[in-house]
Amino acid sequence: MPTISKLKAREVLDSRGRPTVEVEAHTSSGAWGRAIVPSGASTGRHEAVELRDGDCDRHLGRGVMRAVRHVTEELGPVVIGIDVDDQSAIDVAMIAHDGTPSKGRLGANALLGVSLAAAHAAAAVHGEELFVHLNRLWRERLDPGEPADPVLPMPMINMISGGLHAGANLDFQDFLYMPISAHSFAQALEKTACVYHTLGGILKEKGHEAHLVGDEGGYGPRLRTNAQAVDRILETALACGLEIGRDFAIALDVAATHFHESGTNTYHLSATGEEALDAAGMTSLLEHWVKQYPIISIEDGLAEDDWEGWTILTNRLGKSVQLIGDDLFATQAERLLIGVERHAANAILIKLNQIGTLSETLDVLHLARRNGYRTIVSARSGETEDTTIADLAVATAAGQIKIGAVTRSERLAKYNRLLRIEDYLGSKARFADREMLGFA
Ligand code: 2PG
Ligand code: MG
Repeated sequence: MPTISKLKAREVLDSRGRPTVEVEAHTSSGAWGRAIVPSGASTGRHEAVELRDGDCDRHLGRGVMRAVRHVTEELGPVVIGIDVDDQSAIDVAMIAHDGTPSKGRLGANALLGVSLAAAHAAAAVHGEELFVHLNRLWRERLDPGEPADPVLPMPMINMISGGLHAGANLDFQDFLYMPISAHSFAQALEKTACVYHTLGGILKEKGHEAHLVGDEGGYGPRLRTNAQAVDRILETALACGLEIGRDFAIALDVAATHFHESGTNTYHLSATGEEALDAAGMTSLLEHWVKQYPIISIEDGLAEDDWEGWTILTNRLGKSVQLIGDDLFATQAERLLIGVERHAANAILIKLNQIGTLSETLDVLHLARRNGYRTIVSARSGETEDTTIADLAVATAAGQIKIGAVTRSERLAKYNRLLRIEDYLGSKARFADREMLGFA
């Protein structure tokens, strides 16, 4: 089997114009693969460390030349000669060489670049699509009889952005649209694109800056309240002739960590003015939202270390609502296991760069499935033309994917990749529809 023969790395720019790491993994057969690492803005405290240079003379300190050098000088000697098909051996060798739990010595951005480039190279060696190769890695983890076929994910699509992703005044980070009546990925996208454009028109009509979009392409209007964002989406869907709850549902990424004060363990929403809420108060607020609106999914409704709060939230809402841990779990098996034990959340967001290697990501996906947690593969707010997450979501039948709005090429590259995969699979294509996902 061909082995890794050479690594190349360079600094490229992401969708926010910030540097990130690109890696090429070459193999002894001549086949090679390339990957680019994404980057978050509302980054959780428990995420693997993204190494930045801190040299203020370049890219305001955000350069990644140290990570780039680590790819060729530190990781190259470690992975060269390893069978390119042996993803675990590649990842284990890099983790051991870094030697820190956070991957902070060499940088998770260096490790992930190599990890993903190697997977692309292995797919190229076999002359197969990446999702086919990833599906093989996935099957290795499954017990006999566990469903293993690729499935196209249901998208949750960003319509309005707030929080740290947009300049306006909304506390909640993402107001997302889920086309739950769709029976294929193409249909899901088609239905949503129409709503996105109509929403732009409606915001404009009401005097909002519909042309201003956040980091993920969602509109960034200056609305008075968080609730208004949902109202505008509902209004738009009705204008498009869609039926609430039947044709579509709403998902939120509250990203509560960024308005949580850890000293007092309280939440500070601009909507509630001076009054701070504790976890029970936040839970009541979210419960009220769920009663009022067709919300089927809430991500990071509470802060990343508020485990007690998460247990309250899950006990109160977990039966009827998908509660996703993003900052809470940071795609880490140890943290997911705490969640299982404490009955915190019932779904996990999966971001490759929160953990830093493909193998560990596949392990967490499998752990989540074994424990009955739904899985949502997610892009970061800083993205590029790299489409690896589309293949990952399909290969592991993750069920759901969160990429951003249906505009901006770093987002569309992934959506279009999913359209392509659905087309390749033809009559074999299966889509994670409402029934498969078990949304009531
Ligand atoms: C999130 C992500 C993607 P970021 O919070 O879920 O929306 O944002 O990449 O900035 O962490
Ligand atoms: Mg999030």
